[in-house]
Amino acid sequence: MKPEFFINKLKKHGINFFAGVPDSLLKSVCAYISDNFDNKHNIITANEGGAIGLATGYHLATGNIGCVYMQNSGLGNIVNPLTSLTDPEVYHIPMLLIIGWRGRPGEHDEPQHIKQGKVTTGLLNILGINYDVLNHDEEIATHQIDKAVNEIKNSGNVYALIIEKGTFEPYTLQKQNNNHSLLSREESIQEVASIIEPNAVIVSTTGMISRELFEHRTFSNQGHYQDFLTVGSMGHASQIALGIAMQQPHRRVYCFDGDGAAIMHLGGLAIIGSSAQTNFVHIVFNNGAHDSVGGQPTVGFDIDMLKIATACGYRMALRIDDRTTLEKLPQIIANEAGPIFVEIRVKCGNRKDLGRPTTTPIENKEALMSFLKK
Ligand SMILES: Cc1ncc(C[n+]2csc(CCOP(=O)(O)OP(=O)(O)O)c2C)c(N)n1
Repeated sequence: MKPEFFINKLKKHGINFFAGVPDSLLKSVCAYISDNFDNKHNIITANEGGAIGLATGYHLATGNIGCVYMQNSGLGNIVNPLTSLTDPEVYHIPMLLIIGWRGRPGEHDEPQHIKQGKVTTGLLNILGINYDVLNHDEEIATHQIDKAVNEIKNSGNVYALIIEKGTFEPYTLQKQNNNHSLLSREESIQEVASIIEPNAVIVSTTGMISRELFEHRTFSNQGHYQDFLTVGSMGHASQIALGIAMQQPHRRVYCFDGDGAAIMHLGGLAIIGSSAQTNFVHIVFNNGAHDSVGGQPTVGFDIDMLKIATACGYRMALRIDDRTTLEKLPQIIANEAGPIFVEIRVKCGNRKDLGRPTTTPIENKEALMSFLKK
C-alpha cells in the first residue's frame, strides 16, 4: 500500500494530527507524514508515552482524534498512559494507534523483538483495546480503516491498527536534514572503542551503534567480552552502565548512546549527574536523527546537551566534531573525574553491508560477567 493512500484515508476521516516515535516497519509512512505535516501536526516525541500525552492534549483542545505511531517495542512506554489516562474508566480519550509489529510469530526477527512480537496482541487484549491487522490490499484496508475510525468515534475508545512487515511501499524522506557533520558514527565508534582503557567496559545502545561496535570488535579480533550490547530497551543503556560503574569503581564504564535514545529517557542524565560516579563516561553519538529506523529527526541539534549534562551534575562536558579532537579524547579525559559527558557530532547513514551481532544476548551477558569478575 502507498503511504499516501493510507494517510489520505485517515485525512478523509478528519485525522490530521500525528505524534510518535519512528519505526523501521513504518519507515515510509513516518517519512510521508514528516514531509506532509507541519511541526504542530506531526511531533516526533521523546518516547511513546509522550505521544499519548500529546494526542490527549490535542483531543482536549480540539475534540478531534489524534493518531500515535510506534514500534510495538514502545508498547511498554504507553501502558501507564493507556491505563491511567485514555482508559474509559479514567478520562476516556479517543485515539488511533498505528503499531509496527516486529517479531511477529512465524517471521524471523532479532532476539529483542521475539517476546514483544508474541505478546503484542495479548497486551492489547488485556488493556481492552480493539485492533485489526492492516491488510496489504488497499480495498480491504479501506474497510478496516473505516471500521477503526467509526469504532473510535462511536465508542470514544483507543483503537489500534497493527502493521506487518512489507505493508507499505517505500517512500523516501524529502525533508533536508540540517546535519553537516563530517565524522561518521562508525568511524567515531571505532576510534573511541580502540582507545579505551584495557579494563574498561562499554554499554552500547539499541540500533546501529551496537551493530557497528560489534563489527568493529570482530574485524579487529578483539572479542566481545568488554561490551554489553543493549539490543532492546531503548534509552536505558546509560542506567545499565551506571549500575555497573557503581559496583566496580576501579574500572571506567562507558555508555555509547544515541541522541534519540538519550532523549527518550533524558531523566537518566539527572540520576547519573547526581550519582557523582567518577568512573562513568557518557558518549552520545549525536546525528540529530533516529538514523537506525529511517533518519527521522530528533531534537538532538536543537538542544544543548552539554548544558543539560552540566546542569545535571556531570563534572565535565565536551563536544567533538572533528577527527583531531576525537583522537585526543583519551588524553583529554585521562585524569578527569566523572561523570563525564562527551557529545560527538556525527553524520547520518551506515554501511549497507553492516551485519548484526552473531552472538546471542545470553552469550553476550555471560562473556561480560566473566570479564567483570576479573
Ligand atoms: C521503545 C522503543 N521505541 C522505538 C524503537 C525503535 N528504534 C530502534 S533504534 C531507534 C532509533 C535510535 O536513534 P538514536 O538513539 O538517535 O541512534 P541512531 O540510530 O541515530 O544512531 C528507534 C526509534 C525501539 N527499539 N524501542
